[in-house]
Amino acid sequence: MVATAQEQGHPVPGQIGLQPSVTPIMDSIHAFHDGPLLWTSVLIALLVLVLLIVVIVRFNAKANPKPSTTTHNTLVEIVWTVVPILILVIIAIPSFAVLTDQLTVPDGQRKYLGSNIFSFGDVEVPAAALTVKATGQQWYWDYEYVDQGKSISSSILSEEARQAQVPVQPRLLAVDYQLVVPVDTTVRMQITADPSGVIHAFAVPSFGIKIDAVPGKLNETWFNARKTGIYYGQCSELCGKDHAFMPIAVRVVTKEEFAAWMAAFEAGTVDDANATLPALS
Ligand SMILES: [Cu+2]
Repeated sequence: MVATAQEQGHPVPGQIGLQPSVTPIMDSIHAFHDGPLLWTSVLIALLVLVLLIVVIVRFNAKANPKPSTTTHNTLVEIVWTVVPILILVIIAIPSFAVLTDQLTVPDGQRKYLGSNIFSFGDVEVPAAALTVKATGQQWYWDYEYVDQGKSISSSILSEEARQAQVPVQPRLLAVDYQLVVPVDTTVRMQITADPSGVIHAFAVPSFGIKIDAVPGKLNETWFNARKTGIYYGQCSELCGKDHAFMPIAVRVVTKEEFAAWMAAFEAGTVDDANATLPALS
């Protein structure tokens, strides 16, 4: 049950750690977090703990009745300034590399980091084959398939509607119309917000993407999902009264299903298109 929920790309009760990855970018984030980042913070926490224990045991009033009057120690002060700087610089290198990956839409040539984060790139990603423009509205998302000239508005399902229509889909994340994309395909995401509106942010944890949706500005990121399913995210910029109620739901389907879906959409409506997909529940 829990495994199924996790595979569907949303948080589950009692979850520890990041959501499972289905893209090369999220692989990098997993590798970065579970590797250098987690171990660095665990070691620093342990070091501080040991130092505290030493101070408590050796320098309490009973064990050390006559305290030292030392006020400066040049060597120690240089070490405790330089070592944290070195640690931050070492952490910054893979961090900036992953950021660059997130913001560089594949051209079919460039290599990406993937889970082998210190390899300086060996993951091949095909050039973008689909462009979707997401526009943050107050308070829902509009998705436009730019090359096909087709648009969807995606709003949260009310709790009554969710229980009646798609009870297995998660509360506060289920939407009326999902963004439908093909599996194993690089999708260029263009992100903006209603010109007369506010700043939102488009984030889908399983894809490892999060980018601001700014009125009048077109931001760009990408994903290439390797597994079919429904992946949820939320607006991640405090945008106003319904900030918590404008979820993002991306349905990744097979390439054949997507072709049939898009053909039906181009010939008719999004309802016609969704009718070609297997039922959700
Ligand atoms: Cu928002």
